[in-house]
Amino acid sequence: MLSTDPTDEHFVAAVGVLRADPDRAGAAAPDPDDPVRPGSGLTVGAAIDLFDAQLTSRHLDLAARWLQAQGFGYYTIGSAGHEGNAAVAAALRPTDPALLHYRSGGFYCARAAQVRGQDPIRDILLGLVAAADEPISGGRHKVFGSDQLAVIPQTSTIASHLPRAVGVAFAIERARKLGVPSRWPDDAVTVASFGDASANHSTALGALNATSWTVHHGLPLPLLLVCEDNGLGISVRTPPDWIESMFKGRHGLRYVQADGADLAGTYGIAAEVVEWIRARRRPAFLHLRTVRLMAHAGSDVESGYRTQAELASDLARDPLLGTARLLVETGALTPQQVLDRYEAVREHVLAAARRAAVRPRLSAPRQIMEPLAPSHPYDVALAATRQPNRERRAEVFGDYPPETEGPLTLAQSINRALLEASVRHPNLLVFGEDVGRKGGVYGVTRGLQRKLGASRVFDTLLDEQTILGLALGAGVSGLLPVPEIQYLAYLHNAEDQLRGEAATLAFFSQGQYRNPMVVRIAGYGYQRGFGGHFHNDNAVGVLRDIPGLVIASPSRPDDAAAMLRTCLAAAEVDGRVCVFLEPIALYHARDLYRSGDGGWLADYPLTGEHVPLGRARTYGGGGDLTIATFGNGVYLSARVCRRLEAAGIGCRVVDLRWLAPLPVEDLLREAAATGRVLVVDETRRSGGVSEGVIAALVDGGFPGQVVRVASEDSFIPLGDAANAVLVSEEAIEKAALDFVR
Ligand SMILES: Cc1ncc(C[n+]2csc(CCOP(=O)(O)OP(=O)(O)O)c2C)c(N)n1
Ligand SMILES: [Mg+2]
Repeated sequence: MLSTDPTDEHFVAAVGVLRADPDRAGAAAPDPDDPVRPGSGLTVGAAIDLFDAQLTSRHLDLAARWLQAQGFGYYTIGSAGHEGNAAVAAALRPTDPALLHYRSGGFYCARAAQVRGQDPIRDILLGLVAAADEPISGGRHKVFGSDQLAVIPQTSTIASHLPRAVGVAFAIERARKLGVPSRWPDDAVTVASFGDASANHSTALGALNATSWTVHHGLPLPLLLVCEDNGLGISVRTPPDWIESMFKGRHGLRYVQADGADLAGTYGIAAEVVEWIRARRRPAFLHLRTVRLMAHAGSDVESGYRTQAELASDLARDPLLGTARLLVETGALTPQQVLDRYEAVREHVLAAARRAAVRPRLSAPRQIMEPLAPSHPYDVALAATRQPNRERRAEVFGDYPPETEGPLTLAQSINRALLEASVRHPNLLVFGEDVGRKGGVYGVTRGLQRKLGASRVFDTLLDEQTILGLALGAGVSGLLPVPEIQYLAYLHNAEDQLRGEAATLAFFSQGQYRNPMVVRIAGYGYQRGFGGHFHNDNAVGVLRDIPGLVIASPSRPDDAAAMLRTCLAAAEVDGRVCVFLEPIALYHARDLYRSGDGGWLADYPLTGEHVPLGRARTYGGGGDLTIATFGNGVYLSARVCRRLEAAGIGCRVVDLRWLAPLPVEDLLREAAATGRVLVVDETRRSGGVSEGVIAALVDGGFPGQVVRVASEDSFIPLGDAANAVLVSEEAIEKAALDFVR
């Protein structure tokens, strides 16, 4: 049980030789309210409390190693050397939203001490052993997170939380401006910590750029970025002057630096900069110099890439030793009292670790997946069909409420639905590239900014990571974001913000934090006269395999409006993350069978209508063939169906409408009606939607026959060549005829 960690041994030995300031010989111990150092804002009492937080964090790191050695623990990345960050917590309020680096254990313990009834030792230990009763993730992830402490849990993907941090800071101010409720106090400051190597990540740099951009536009952004610089990213060195060279003097960002081994100094700098941010609502960058003790993780043999001299120099800069020295020098504690405290915390943490080790773990899939996709269809239906405020609706629509406009195109219908949603959801924000003044590349958001104002409908900078980060921060803060990704192809460079951040948050926090959003994405192929791959991207594989994600794929104008209502309601009620995939080629389509027939227009659905999640729509009732399709496939299949009918083949077209969750019940029913299913899939053969549809038929025990036509496993070329790789009407018709004859 006795630790042999060099960091542990060094601390004990070094404290043993500390001496009180000789000038203080015979003086009484200082008063707890005295400054810990002449002129310091930190009192002796507060310094001792922070020292306890630092000791607790250190012993949790030692306990993590012990738990792993005993076969109970699963995580050994610790905070040793970074415990100076406890002073940053002390400079903030426990209601200030925090997105923490995995080495911010000192911060976490110090914040927990600010709130009554917290037991950070138990909570962190339960995380280390992946116990099912760990309060934030329920054993799904080892992370610093807490509802009561306003600590939003993070993924392990370094820097991926920084776009969200910008979003949270933005949302505090935007909610206040709009007068809608937010999860945070009006004067809150957002804090986000991260490592020095992480500062190089494009995600971090994107967030920093968005920070400067926001300030440049005169917008408030109460954000404290804390770079915990230990000079290493696992084994790769960060030059000592790198962070300062890169971030000092950055446009719109105040830079301050502190020595993480000096608790009083760090507190003084942090307290001043936090008050500056709180008062001015402007961002700042705190460069906190730290050391890394106890290696990157338990498994990391750092002697392989660091010299003994370096390791010794880091040990000498142990922040615990720095605080011990401060307290001994002031006469607040004797060296023996420091050691007694250190050992008392060790005993306490180890006793708690023994208890945590035997707590039950997660086991059943159902239990594990419980927070993944919350679903309350009744409440969603109520929220989706809630009568919008009449006066406000009349205000935004003027003399022409959409139900009286006559048949609308898909683009018009989505436009009206967004306007209506702004009334139903006063916390709704619409943003993206070009959505504001221009009204979208395809005019879908035209007029919205004029009617709703630039606080609710606005252009962002050209960075999809930032767009999704804004949505993440807004959603978790209590707003209802509707970000737009201009083309499906451009989701991909920001996809982790959706996959790694948005979709996992409820899972890793058991729904205590959620980031409701409806991400509108213009996509799919078949654009005439415009295109190439990047404007006709038809690949949805990256979306389909994200657990819990809702994927709406409206094809018809009336469905689009009704489905948008459902998505927004599912976001509001269940915190769902929804992707709303809009087929560009159908935005302005009017006709179906022949020029002028208006067959692709539809009346706007009445306010009481919505489309339940995972429910399909069937056109026609022929008994020979069921075509299961979605998006442009509905349009193509409807046209083919008409020709088949003329040839005496009874046909029905099922518009799946939802790619996740798939409308399995409706699909099986319509499949059973004919015994033959032709899946028409405009996405790729591999990783495309038809794989899921066919699997659903097999899983559902469909006894009939199934064939499919899908687009080729190709990128989409420019010009008419696109049609050679996309599913065509001819291919659908041929497959249907071969199938039924
Ligand atoms: C995007 C991403 N790439 C790689 C990793 C693996 N990884 C985990 S920690 C780490 C080093 C991070 O160094 P730094 O940001 O300086 O933080 P430190 O551990 O030194 O505190 C790496 C490469 C990761 N978690 N995320
Ligand atoms: Mg580092």
